[in-house]
Amino acid sequence: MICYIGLGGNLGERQRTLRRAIERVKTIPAVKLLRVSSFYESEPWGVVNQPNYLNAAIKISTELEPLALLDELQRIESELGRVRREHWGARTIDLDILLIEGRAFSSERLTVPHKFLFERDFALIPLKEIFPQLLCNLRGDVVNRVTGSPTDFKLKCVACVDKNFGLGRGGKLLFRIPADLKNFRRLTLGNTIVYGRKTLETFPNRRPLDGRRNIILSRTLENISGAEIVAGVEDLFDALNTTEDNFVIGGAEIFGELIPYATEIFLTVVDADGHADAFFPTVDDFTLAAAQIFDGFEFRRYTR
Ligand code: A4P
Ligand code: MG
Repeated sequence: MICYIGLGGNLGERQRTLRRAIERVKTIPAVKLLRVSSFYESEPWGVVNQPNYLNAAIKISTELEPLALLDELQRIESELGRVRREHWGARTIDLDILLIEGRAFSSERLTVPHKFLFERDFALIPLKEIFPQLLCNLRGDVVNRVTGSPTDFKLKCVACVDKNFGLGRGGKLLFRIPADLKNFRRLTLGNTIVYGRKTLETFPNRRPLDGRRNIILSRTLENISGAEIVAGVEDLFDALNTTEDNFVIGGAEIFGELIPYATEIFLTVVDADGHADAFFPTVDDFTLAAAQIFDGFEFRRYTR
């Protein structure tokens, strides 16, 4: 089941709270985060005399029943300090189910699509960013995209995979193709690369790569000269800047964490079966923008 969730808040550190809420949604069992919209600011709708809101939308796939999903979302709201006082009142975080693909129903606890979805530009504008096929009329409210939302960090995934999207086996890469290595160098040199501990192990002498800013996403590593270490996705966004290209280079776990935020994917697909035990995540939510075919492999570029 594909589902779109709207996020909003107007108290506390709004941007940080939205990012944290998105990361928490990722931890719900049987939920996969597919895509994240930019963050948008608007004046309060419905009730005046409260601070401006920050809103966003995310796309997930889930096996959960809608009510079970609502339970999980409400649990995250309370964990992030949501206190229910007045209807439409100020809040640190609100997580609403906006749409579920192919479903429409109304029960005591849950109405899908959300009752007011089509009356609220603050919900529709982020939703349309990640669901462009949605047909709707906007009312013309002022809803401004803010800077510093996750989509501003140009996160691009780069990988070399076999024909089954296999990445590696036994902690090692499957292929060493000179044209691919050259392409990797050309893309990443002078930019930032983001990777995990296991990928560091695959580098020559297990050292960070030169000529690039190295950021390692790891909860356990401490000091590595030539690299910065961040413990999680939220810290990563604090460390990145929006003026550079940031290449996510592996491994499977790190791709899984960051692909919902990625804007572009560069894949070298080798026409062979490497009997992999680690795989690149699904690219279903991207479109193939370009392909260059060579003898035995191809370069592909996917965009949103
Ligand atoms: N509920 C029914 N359908 C749904 C659904 N599709 N998704 C029930 C989520 N919940 C749904 O919501 C009350 C009850 O709605 C839930 O217990 C659930 O069973 P709530 O979050 O507890 O509190 P609420 O504030 O009374 O209502 P609601 O509808 O979440 O608030 P709204 O409508 O989201 O309004 N202005 C701007 N610019 N941006 C905003 O984000 N948000 C609000 C809050 C007001 N003005 C705003 C914004
Ligand atoms: Mg709500």
